[in-house]
Amino acid sequence: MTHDEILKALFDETLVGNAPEVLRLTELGIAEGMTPSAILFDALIPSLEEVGARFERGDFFVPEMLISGKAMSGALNVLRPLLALTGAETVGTFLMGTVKGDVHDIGKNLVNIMLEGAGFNVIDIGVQAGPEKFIAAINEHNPDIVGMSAFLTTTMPMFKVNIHEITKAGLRDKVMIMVGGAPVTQEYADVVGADGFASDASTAVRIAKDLMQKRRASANA
Ligand code: B1M
Repeated sequence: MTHDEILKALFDETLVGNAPEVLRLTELGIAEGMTPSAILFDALIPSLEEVGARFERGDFFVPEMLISGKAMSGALNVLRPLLALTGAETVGTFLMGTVKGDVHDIGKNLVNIMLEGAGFNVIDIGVQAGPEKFIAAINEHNPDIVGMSAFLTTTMPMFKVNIHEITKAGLRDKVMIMVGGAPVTQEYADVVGADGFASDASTAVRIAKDLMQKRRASANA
């Protein structure tokens, strides 16, 4: 198969949620010398975008979204070590979770992989993370940055709740807070009082590094 044929097949098989085939094609692509980024950005992510578009049109339902998501997650397991293979020294500790009420985790996991690749020590507290979970994890791991993902317009308000509770617990000055997820915007991040926002995984890494620089600068001031 040519690289283009592999990408096309990966797109199609992710769309129909054929996890074993997506896994096989991902491994084949890597063996054939394709980059993990090409597999991710030219096939897997566009396919999930198409899943979302079909869901919006009423052509796909939750089970279809679920199996496509599972197929993508299987491929991410193969890509994870390759994307994280930089050997960079630890840049800082990043605590990450999807907010309460929200079970989407593929985007969060992808951001985590890219952060690990950039040298961050990532602590993932999973999905459905409420304020208590964030606060307990901040106390336990003493992170530099706390990242929150929300993928539904209905769960985005949890950013504000979490930040409020983190502030009440006396921890707001100890951490930088970053938010993201498909419906989130810079304006929304500003409104909830986050220090940073990114719309995708690569930008998330850049913003996280910027926040670390600001943190170091204010510690030295
Ligand atoms: Co859901 N879902 N889903 N879903 N789902 C969306 C998000 C939706 C946009 C589909 C649509 O209508 N087009 C829609 C949300 C609409 C809205 O509120 N605006 C939606 C809906 C409505 C729902 C349910 C309510 C459906 C229902 O039950 N009726 C339900 C909610 C469940 C819940 O959470 N309580 C639901 C359920 C599910 C599944 C469980 C079936 C499954 C999730 C599987 C999983 O994650 N393990 C699922 C899926 C797969 C999707 C779509 C199709 C794909 C999501 C995805 O993984 N995208 C999605 C449609 C879409 O996104 N086009 C959809 C790929 C991923 C790489 O991108 O998630 O955007 P993304 O992550 C990006 C950025 O957002 C950013 O970087 C990531 C990588 O580039 N980013 C950050 C993420 N976190 C960040 C944090 C940062 C910075 C950047 O800093 C801290």
